[in-house]
Amino acid sequence: MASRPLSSSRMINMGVAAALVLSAAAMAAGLEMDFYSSTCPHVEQIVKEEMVEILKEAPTLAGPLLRLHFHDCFVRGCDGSVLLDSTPTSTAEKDATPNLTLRGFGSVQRIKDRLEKACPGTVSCADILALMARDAVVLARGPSWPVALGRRDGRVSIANETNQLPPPTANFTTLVQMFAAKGLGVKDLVVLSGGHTLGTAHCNLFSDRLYNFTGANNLADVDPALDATYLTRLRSRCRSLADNTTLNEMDPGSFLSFDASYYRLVAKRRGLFHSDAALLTDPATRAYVQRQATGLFADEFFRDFANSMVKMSTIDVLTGAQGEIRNKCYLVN
Ligand code: HEM
Ligand SMILES: *[C@@H]1O[C@H](CO)[C@@H](O)[C@H](O)[C@H]1NC(C)=O
Ligand SMILES: *[C@@H]1O[C@H](CO)[C@@H](O)[C@H](O)[C@H]1NC(C)=O
Ligand SMILES: *[C@@H]1O[C@H](CO)[C@@H](O)[C@H](O)[C@H]1NC(C)=O
Ligand SMILES: *[C@@H]1O[C@H](CO)[C@@H](O)[C@H](O)[C@H]1NC(C)=O
Ligand SMILES: CC(=O)N[C@H]1CO[C@H](CO)[C@@H](O)[C@@H]1O
Repeated sequence: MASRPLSSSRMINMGVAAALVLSAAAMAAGLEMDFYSSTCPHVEQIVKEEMVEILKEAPTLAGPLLRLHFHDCFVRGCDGSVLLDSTPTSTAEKDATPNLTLRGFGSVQRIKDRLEKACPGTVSCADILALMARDAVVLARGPSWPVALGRRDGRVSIANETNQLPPPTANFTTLVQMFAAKGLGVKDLVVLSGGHTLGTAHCNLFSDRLYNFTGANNLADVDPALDATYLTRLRSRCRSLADNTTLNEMDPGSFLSFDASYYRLVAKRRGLFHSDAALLTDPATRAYVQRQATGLFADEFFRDFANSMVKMSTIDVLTGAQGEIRNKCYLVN
């Protein structure tokens, strides 16, 4: 892994060439911009309208809906497997540890129901998730990107395959390996981590940094990579290691809006997870964090995020005659 700064002019030029690269990636994956143009011409508009309503009713769902797409794509590709319920013979991804904190399933089905009325048996749940994630970011005042369509829904969801999702305790090496396993690079890692500008996290997913970090079991036993003032604040919210109910804004004060302030936090050693802090341990990702922390290059972050989301949205997609178009997103046909 080169330690060349990721924000070099070469990367910026790549941003300019993005539209071409994007359509190439989508086409290589077998997806098309106008996939439903004759079978469900208003699909994007319908999803958008419903998303406006959903976020009006529950603004905090923007983060969870973005995260659902990430969890879908990292396990068996973007095939809607994260949406399936467990069956008597198989425990689904949904019921595995990393997914216990997922939200937004009802909203996905709400949009699916509306699309089933407009164009029965046509639009996959995997495509719906990809569109919802994009619209969630746009409605949170973040960037937009083209979502090529034609994903098919998988018929399989296996709980233990969620071990392909990076845990919040992951160090830089592990993060890079887990992203590489999905065809994503170091730049995608530092850029997509910026998704943590939205949403909340449960205390127990980071409280190991606040208490008993090395097992010494005293109040001074904390993660040295965490800013001391921030640590005190987090401790007053998360009272114990066992607290798995209290929620904490990941980007305090602006957790409903998509912006580059995540990087300002990380640069100040106020990233919430070990995985966020780990971006400071590598020269290339640290340079990106510090550049974005200046607040002067948000447009660049927006372009980068759009590019990386297009890549993530095409991981191992099912197309053509593969998989199926589910009738209900939580059940195989
Ligand atoms: C780099 C590795 C990553 C790790 C280790 C990680 C880990 C986590 C964890 C532990 C949570 C807290 C869940 C909770 O307590 O409810 C979370 C939340 C979240 N993650 Fe990540 N994540 C990663 C990458 C991503 C990516 C690539 C995206 C999307 C582009 C993303 C978007 C989100 C969002 C939006 C939330 C907030 C969800 C909510 O409000 O309920 N994360 N992440
Ligand atoms: C995951 O679960 C499947 C079936 O549910 C099982 O066959 C497989 O051995 C498990 N793998 C691991 C690593 O636990
Ligand atoms: C990163 O974490 C992995 C898995 O926990 C561990 O094996 C490895 O030694 C760690 N690497 C560094 C550099 O700390
Ligand atoms: C702190 O960690 C040590 C070593 O892992 C463990 O024995 C002890 O029970 C922990 N204390 C608390 C309060 O969890
Ligand atoms: C939270 O912790 C309690 C008590 O330790 C446990 O019973 C419960 O299952 C946990 N909930 C989740 C969502 O992990
Ligand atoms: C959101 C969701 O479906 N959560 C489920 C996760 O798994 C537990 C059981 O392990 C279910 O009770 C939750 O409903």
